[in-house]
This record gives sequence, structure tokens and C-alpha cells, in this order.
Amino acid sequence: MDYFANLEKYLHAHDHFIISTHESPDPDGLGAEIGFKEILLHLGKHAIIINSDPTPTKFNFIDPDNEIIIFDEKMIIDNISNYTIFVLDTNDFNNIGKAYHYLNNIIKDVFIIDHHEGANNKLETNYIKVEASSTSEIICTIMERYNIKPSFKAAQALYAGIVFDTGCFKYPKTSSHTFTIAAQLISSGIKPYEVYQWIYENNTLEVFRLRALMLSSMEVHFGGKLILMELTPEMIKATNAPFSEGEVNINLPLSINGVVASILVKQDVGGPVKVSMRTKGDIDVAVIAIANGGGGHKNAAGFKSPHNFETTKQKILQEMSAFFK
Ligand SMILES: [Mn+2]
Repeated sequence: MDYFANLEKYLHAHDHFIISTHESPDPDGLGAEIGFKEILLHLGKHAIIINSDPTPTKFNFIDPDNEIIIFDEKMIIDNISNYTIFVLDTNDFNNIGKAYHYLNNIIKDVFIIDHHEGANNKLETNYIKVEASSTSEIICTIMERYNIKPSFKAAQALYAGIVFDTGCFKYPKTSSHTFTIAAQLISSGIKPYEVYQWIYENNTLEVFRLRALMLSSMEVHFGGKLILMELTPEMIKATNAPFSEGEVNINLPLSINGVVASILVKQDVGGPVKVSMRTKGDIDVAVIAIANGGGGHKNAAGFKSPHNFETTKQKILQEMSAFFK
């Protein structure tokens, strides 16, 4: 697969680009956007970043110049019909959130840069490298191909994306290439400890209280191998913490000896019921996610459920039981 040739073709065909990422943006999506915008400007292109959801406050350091535009139904973009879109860190244009319906009506062409599994029909024409640790890592590779040295701002944003998506260089897709790229980013003067503190030691009391509620919802299944937690609209209302801050707690149960699967059934206030799955070893939850219309990787995947909260819980436990026979 010549990802780079696909990208070159798209870049030659267009000049005005909107960059976007998935709803509830995380440091990988945000960092990749900041880094990729720098590439497009360097190539003499016109580029703006539009996200459906605001950047979580604690990740504002990734966008110090406030260049990310938050989608608004009434927004006016001059010559919008000239634009095509780059979708980053999700392989489904539909996942960009509220802006999707608006942009889908206007935008002629879409190009995906991503590292999630589950889009085999899009591999031929996009830049989807599932072995990459993060979309930020892919953006660094593209920068290298164009001989672009990232600014301090872009280096910090991309480093944050890699740190976040690799869980501080420990998840399975962390490779020697990931470390090489990280070393290059650090050589532009960024401080790894600062980035670590901003991402991981920057919790509010509200977020800590939400974590407590989620941990107390814990159910142990299949002889201690699977843990299921809930993140409910009631918990969000009770703590006033952002939904996205609760979502990351899915990783906590995997730190328990013997636990190989962590399931989070979650729902934001007024939002759909969703299921997130994290596993260790050969438990391939991408299969379950794809069968339910979602996506992800072997050990990290998710989907939106058409059912209510309780039914969703029962159904996912039943589907997971196949791994514990
Ligand atoms: Mn990512």
C-alpha cells in the first residue's frame, strides 16, 4: 500500500483544506491536526481546523494559539465550496460529530489519515496505517517525507499525541520508530515532563469524584478476568465532570492482576449509549465492535449501541462470554 502516493494525489488535486478529527477529541487527534496544518501551510496550501467539540481545557496546551475553530451551525467560511476535508484519527467521516451533516453536504472530497482498524475498503485510497502507534506518529512520518522540521508548537502537540495514544510508550503498537520520532520531537526543545504533567497530573476534583463513582460501579465477571464499569449521565450530572474525562478510566481495571478485559458502558447527558472495550493478549474486541457497526483495534475498540443502558450491558457481557468459555 503506497499511503504516501495516495496523499500526494489528493494534495495535487486540491488547495483548500478543512482538517477535522473525531468527536470528544483527544491529544492524538488534536496534536495530529496542529502538526498536519503546519505541513499543509508549508506546502503552500490553505488550511483550517474545524472540530465539532471544544478542546478539553486540560489539553489547551496543544493549541496555544487557539487556531482550532469549534463548529457552529451559523458559522460562515468564505468560499466553503472550494474546500475538501482531511479527517484525522478516525477512519469514518461520520465520527467527526455535529459538523458531519453540515460538511458532508458541501464538501466534495474526503481523505482519511488514521491508524484504527476496520476500514479495509478505504485502505486503497487513503493513508490508514494500522501498525502506527498514533495518528501523530503518521504525521511525523509525513513531515519527514517533506523534509519539514516541526515548530516547537507542532513538536509539542505531536509528542502529546504519541504519549497519549501509547499510554506513555507502553501500549502494543509502540515501536522503535515511535521512540525515534519521539526523540526527534524532544530535540526541538520540548520538555517531556511538562507534557506528562499537563496530560496526567492535571486532574480536577470533579474528575477525581467521577472516577470514584465509576470505580464503585465495578462488576467482576468470568472469574475475575473481566471488569465492567459504568459511566452514566447521572454521574456526569452529580460530579459536573466532563464525559471525556470519565472515558479514560476504562484503562484502570487492566492494572489489576488477572484482569484481561475492561468494558465500559457509557452515556453522556443526552447522548447515545456506547460501549468501549480494552483487552490484553489475544482477546480481539475489534471483531465485536465491527459486528456492532463500530471500529477500533484488536485490544481497544468500541461502538454505539441502539439499545438502552441495561440491555447494552447484558448484550456486551453475553458477546464477551465467548472469550471465556
Ligand atoms: Mn489515535
